[in-house]
Amino acid sequence: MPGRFFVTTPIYYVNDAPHIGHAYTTVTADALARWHRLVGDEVFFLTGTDEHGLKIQRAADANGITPQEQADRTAARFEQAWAELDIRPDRFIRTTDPDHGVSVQAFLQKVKDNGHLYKATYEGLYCVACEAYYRESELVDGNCPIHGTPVEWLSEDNWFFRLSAFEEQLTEYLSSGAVQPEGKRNEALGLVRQGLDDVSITRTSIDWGVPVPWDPGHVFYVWYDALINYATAVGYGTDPERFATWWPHVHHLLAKDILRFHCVYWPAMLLAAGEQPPHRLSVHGYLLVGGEKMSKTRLNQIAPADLVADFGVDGFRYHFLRDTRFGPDGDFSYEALVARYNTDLANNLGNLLARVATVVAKKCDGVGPAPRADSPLAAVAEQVVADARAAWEAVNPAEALEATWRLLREANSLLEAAEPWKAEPGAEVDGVLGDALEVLRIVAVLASPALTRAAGEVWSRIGLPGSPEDQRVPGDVAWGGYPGGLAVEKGPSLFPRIKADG
Ligand code: ME8
Repeated sequence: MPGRFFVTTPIYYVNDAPHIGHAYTTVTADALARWHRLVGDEVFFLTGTDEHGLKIQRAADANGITPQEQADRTAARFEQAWAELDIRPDRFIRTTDPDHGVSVQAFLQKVKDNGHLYKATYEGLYCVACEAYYRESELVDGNCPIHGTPVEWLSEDNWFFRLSAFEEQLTEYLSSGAVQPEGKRNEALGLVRQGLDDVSITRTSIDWGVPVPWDPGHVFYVWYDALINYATAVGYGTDPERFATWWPHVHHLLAKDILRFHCVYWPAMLLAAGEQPPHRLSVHGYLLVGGEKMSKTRLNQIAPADLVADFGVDGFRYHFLRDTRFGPDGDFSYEALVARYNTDLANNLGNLLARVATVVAKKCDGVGPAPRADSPLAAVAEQVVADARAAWEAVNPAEALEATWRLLREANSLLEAAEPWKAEPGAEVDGVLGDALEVLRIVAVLASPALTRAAGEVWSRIGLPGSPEDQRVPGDVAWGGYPGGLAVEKGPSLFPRIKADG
C-alpha cells in the first residue's frame, strides 16, 4: 500500500543569504522526497522562508529598505539557490503568504480557546539573532550560547503560552522515539526535565508580524508564527480535509540550533491546539567551516553556487549526502570534496560507464547485451537494494550511497577479473558486459535522489527509454531488468577528474 511522506526543512531567515549549511538540510530533504517517490509514496516536500520579527526588521533598516522588500529580495535568492541545486519543493512557503496569516490566527485562537494562553508582563534577556529569551544561567560569558553575541534586556506586555503545563505529555511524547537520533532525543528530554517556563508568544514592540486577532497592537512572536508554517502548508485553518490527510505523516528535518523550538515548544503547541505532535523529527549537527559554525559575523560562509561552479550539481549533492553524516557535526573540507568526487563519481561511476561503452562498441557493435540470470552480481545487487532502502528510511543518506557504490565497485572488480577488452567476442564477453550494464541501470535508479543529472544521463547512454526517476523500488531494480539489444553510447566524460588544487 503506498504511504505518504510529508518532509519539511526549517524556513530560513531572510536577513541572510543561503549558504551550504542551509543547503545541507534542504538537499537532504529533497533527496529523501525523491527516494520516497521511488518507493511509490505520495510525497509533499516543503521549504521556505521565515520573514517576520525583529531580526528581519533590523536587517531591513540596516539596508535602508522595508521589511517586505528585504523579504522579497532574500526569498528570491533562496528560491534561486534551490533551483540551481535541483531542489524541487512542492511548496516554497513564505510567512508573508496570505494563507499563512490565516493559519497562524486560527491555530493560536484555538490554543487560546482551549485555555492555554494568559496575559502578563515579561522582562528578560533577549537574543535578537535567535529571537529568543534566555535565563541568565544559560548565557555563556554573559553572551548568547548560540551566537556568542550580547543579549538585550526587554520588557513587554505579552500573551503567554502555558508551556509548563505540558511537561508530562512532552516527556511521554519524547520517550516514544519521534526524535532521531537518540542523542538529540535525550537532549530534548533533558530540556523538559530541567523544568519548562511559560513562554511569551506575542510582541507589542514591533508591528512586523501576524496581528493577534483578539488584542489589537500585538503581533505574534516570530517563532510561533514560523513553526505554524508546517501546518499552513497542508491546509490548517483553510482546508481541514487536506490537513487531516497530510499531518499524520509529517517529518521535520532541522539542525540542533533549533532543537528546543521544534522538539519541545512545537509539540506542546500542537497538543494545546488539540493536534497530534510531529510524527518524526530528524535533527542533524552543524556543518563547520574551519571548526566553526558558519555565520555572517564570522565571515566564513560558503555559497552553494561557488562549489557548483567547480563540481556541478551532482558533485555538490553527492558530497554532502555521502560525507556529512546526518546527526553529528561535520567539518566542510574542499579537499574531501575533491577526493570524494574523483573516487566515487569520476572513477567508480564515470569510468565504469566509459569502459563498458568502449568495450560494447568494440566487441558488440555498440549494442548492449543482456545480463546473466546467474551473475555473481545478482545477489550483491539484491543486498545493496535492501541496504539502501533501510538506510534512506532511517534518514541515513551516507550509508544508502555507500551501499549503492558497493555495487559499482563489485562491477568494476568483475570487469577487471574478466578483462573483456582482451577476450574474443562471444557469450562470455556478452555476459560480463550485460552484468555491468545491469549494474549501471540499477545504480542509476538508486542514485537518482543524489545525482539528479548523471542518473538520467547514464540511463539514456545505456539505451533505456524514459527516466530512472520513473522507476519503482524494489520491483524495477530486481536483477535482470536490462533487456539487452539497446544502443550504448559512450558520450563525453560524465565526471572529468578534478585536480586537488582546483
Ligand atoms: O533558525 N550547519 O532559520 P535559520 C548545518 N528561521 N545546518 C545549518 C547550518 C550549519 N552551519 N547553518 C544553518 C531559523 N543550517 C528559523 C527556523 S523553522 C520554523 C524557523 C540550517 O536561517 C539548519 O537546518 O537560522 C538550521 O536548523 C537552519 O539552517 C537554521 O536556519
